[in-house]
Amino acid sequence: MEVIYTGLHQTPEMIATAAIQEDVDVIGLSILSGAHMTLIPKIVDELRARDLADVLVFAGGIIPEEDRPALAAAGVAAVFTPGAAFGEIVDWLKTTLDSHTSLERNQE
Ligand code: B12
Repeated sequence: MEVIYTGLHQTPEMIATAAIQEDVDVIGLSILSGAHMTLIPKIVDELRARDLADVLVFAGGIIPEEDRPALAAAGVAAVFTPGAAFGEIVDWLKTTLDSHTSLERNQE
């Protein structure tokens, strides 16, 4: 896999634009600031607006358990919080990429 790190302080628009330019299969969002309920749905909206609903979106960071259902409903395929083992994350990604859960399918 090729991994492109976009750096800190990206806006939802910048992330969606980078996803188009780099023709990505997956977007991994790391968010520790507590703004996940505001920013992640905006990122998903920006992807849909650019016809990128088939891109797999997953996230990690300081994300409370009670926020997960809303993120799942928004189209986030998985959330990994502190303590998640890197092997667990990699295994999930490989398995999921094989069956490819898209934003569109999550909405059905
Ligand atoms: C280091 C640190 C910082 C550094 C960050 C340096 C850097 N560039 O990364 C600095 C000093 C910049 C910082 C700033 C701030 N911080 Co700070 N910080 C931390 C600290 C001590 C460690 C975070 C860390 O790196 N952990 C190590 C990594 C490996 O763990 P992790 O990030 O949790 O990642 C794991 C999972 O979450 C998951 N994961 C994470 N991202 C992703 C992404 C994907 C795609 C996947 C699959 C998985 C995944 O996998 C990892 C392995 O298990 C935490 C406390 C803590 N113990 O977590 C506070 C903490 C995150 N910070 C906090 C706060 C409040 C802030 C500030 C808002 C402070 C301020 N008022 O300015 C700012 C926000 C900056 C911002 N815009 O996000 C709070 C957040 C509280 C909340 N969200 O409810 C915390 C929890 C401290 C606390 N208990 O209050 N912080």
